[in-house]
Amino acid sequence: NEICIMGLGYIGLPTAALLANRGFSVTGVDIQQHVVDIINRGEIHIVEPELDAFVMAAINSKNLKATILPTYSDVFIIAVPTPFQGDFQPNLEYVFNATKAIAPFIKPGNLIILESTSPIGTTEKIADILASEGVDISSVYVAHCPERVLPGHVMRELIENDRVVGGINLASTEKAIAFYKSFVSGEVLATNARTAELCKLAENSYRDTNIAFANELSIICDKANINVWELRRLANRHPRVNILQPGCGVGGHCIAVDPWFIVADYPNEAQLIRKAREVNNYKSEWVIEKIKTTALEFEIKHAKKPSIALLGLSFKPNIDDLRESPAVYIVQSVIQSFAPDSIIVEPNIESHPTFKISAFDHASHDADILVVLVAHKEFGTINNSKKSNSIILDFCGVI
Ligand code: SAJ
Repeated sequence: NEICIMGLGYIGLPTAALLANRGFSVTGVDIQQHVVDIINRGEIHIVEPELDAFVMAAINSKNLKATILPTYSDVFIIAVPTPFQGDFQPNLEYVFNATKAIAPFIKPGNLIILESTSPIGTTEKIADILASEGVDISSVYVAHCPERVLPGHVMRELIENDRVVGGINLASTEKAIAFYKSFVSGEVLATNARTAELCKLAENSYRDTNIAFANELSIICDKANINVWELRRLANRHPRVNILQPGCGVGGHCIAVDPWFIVADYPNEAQLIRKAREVNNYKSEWVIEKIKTTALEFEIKHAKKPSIALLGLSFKPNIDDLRESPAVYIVQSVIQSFAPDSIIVEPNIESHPTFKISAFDHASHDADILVVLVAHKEFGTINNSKKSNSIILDFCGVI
């Protein structure tokens, strides 16, 4: 079987490498020449555990080849980004461009799969675009199978996760299910394209809404002088309660984005989903205010400005991915508005284009105020290494 994968990013490249290692002949297509060159050398341009070994093996086996242009294949997988732009509207330009790019290479019997997270109706639009590009839609299969892998565990979750597959018609669903069953060990569940689209958006909105609940609770607890972590531990002993972890906001390129795809199309109906996004964004502002107030109180009490250490930059614990990270936003804001000399620590990276990265030891010995923004495992020992009179602002429950 020949597979052509459009987009060699966080989903396309792991999928391409996995399928090539399973014996499929894979053409990976990316619009960026430097990405194509890196991959053809057997190297990777993104950070994901185990991916490097999979790509190296795929290239060495000659089952994977990266190029700028698509080619004839049995299966086409579209795995390009669907970012959102101003006005909270999803940008489907990459998906539609990829669709137009594969159109000339589609033959009867081919299967075209959209994996990119997309608003309701996008898979049907792809079929319309293919038809307008001259493809006989009645002779091909078109389906949506949203990716659901957790960054940091992609290689395992690509195989083990259950998958939801929705075609534009029954034959498309069945064809796509047979394809996924050939390499997925989880269950492959059938539905229609529109349900599969909303299913993915609902999954990430569900998580966002639950995190918003935890974040709102943490703000209430702070005002009521109650330890939110103790409260959460106790409430979660109820058999039907599972409160997620409050933090300094929600980051990454999925959970903070996908709910807007629902809100954009259903602005009057998606009240809670929108509010959850707002609560999670507000949490970062609240954290900044808290750091500012604590610094001011210190200054009044000691008649000198405190030394502040900001601990963590990544968008979640124990990874080096800084994309759409609330910690980065908070650090930027603190540095620009009131504490330019803050010590910045991120154990998972060596350097940063704008921030000077310091060692955790240095920060914990020297700072008057220690602000924990990300629950990295290294910060768990903070109580042992800090100065005796320093203040800890733990926004993610590392202590
Ligand atoms: N977070 C909290 N509290 C929590 C859990 C998470 O504040 O209790 C924060 C994290 O710190 C981070 C953000 O939420 O800033 C998102 O992290 P995450 O680990 O929840 O999710 P992602 O963005 O890494 O991956 C999600 C996953 N979706 C779900 O769990 C429903 C993944 O399965 C999806 O494939 C991925 O989005 C995607 O690509 O859509």
